[in-house]
Amino acid sequence: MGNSEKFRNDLKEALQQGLLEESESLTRQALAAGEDPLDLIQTILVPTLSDVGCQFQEFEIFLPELMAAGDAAQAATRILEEAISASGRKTASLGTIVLGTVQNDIHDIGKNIVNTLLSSHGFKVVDIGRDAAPSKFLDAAQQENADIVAMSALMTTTRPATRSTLNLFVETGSRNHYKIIIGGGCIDLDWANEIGADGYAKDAAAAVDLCKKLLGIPT
Ligand code: B12
Repeated sequence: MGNSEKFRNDLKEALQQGLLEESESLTRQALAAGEDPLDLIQTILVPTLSDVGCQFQEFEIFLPELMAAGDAAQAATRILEEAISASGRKTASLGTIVLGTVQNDIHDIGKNIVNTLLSSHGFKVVDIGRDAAPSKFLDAAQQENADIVAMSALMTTTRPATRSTLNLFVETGSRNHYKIIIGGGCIDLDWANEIGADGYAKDAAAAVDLCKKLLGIPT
């Protein structure tokens, strides 16, 4: 087994077990061995967290283990985000995006990855955090004169908040001033179409392409 392959397997294992310091150290070692940060996110971090989520759902692990895996993943993500930002292009802003996780939802690992990738591709991202009320999205969009409003939702219980947030834009006559996009584990294209969003993307790389497409920027 090559060094790189070993780091990948060990990192998967460390994340799964929620070993924070080991996850950080293995992430650094994998980067030093030449691994691509985005590839590590897509091929190690996301699938490992999906496995952890399934185990949680099946009662094979419980909340403390879920939290430990979440913390380890967040720590690894921070290092990977730094690596992505360091290699990012610094150009004039392609447009302003207000990004947040919807009300009552505190999952933000995916949102933060989306932020990093959009920022490193030249967008100005205004991150309003997690558990963001509909009015917070609207206020930020108006204040920042945003081009795009992007919502993340991870749970079936918080998915309806994408609709109520979008509806607030409709009710206040602001809907047509912004492109509104959604994403996150519990979102799919059907839901995006149902609520009348302008787009959906399945991961952070696809989110960059989507935002460029919506603003007429060549990809
Ligand atoms: C880590 C985790 C946690 C951590 C979160 C830490 C953090 N800071 O985010 C902690 C431990 C805190 C947590 C808490 C809870 N969790 Co949780 N959690 C997860 C887990 C395992 C991984 C989520 C994750 O980070 N994935 C990795 C990231 C990279 O993927 P992602 O978020 O999907 O993002 C990618 C794409 O979706 C996309 N994307 C994301 N956002 C956006 C936005 C836009 C605009 C676009 C275009 C794209 C896009 O790009 C990202 C990068 O590629 C999931 C399992 C799963 N399958 O999702 C459960 C899961 C989401 N959690 C779940 C539950 C139930 C909970 C709790 C209610 C548990 C409890 N009993 O307390 C609480 C919720 C508290 C709350 N009010 O929000 C359930 C939800 C079930 C449901 N109803 O749908 C899941 C699905 C687990 C399960 N199978 O049961 N959780």
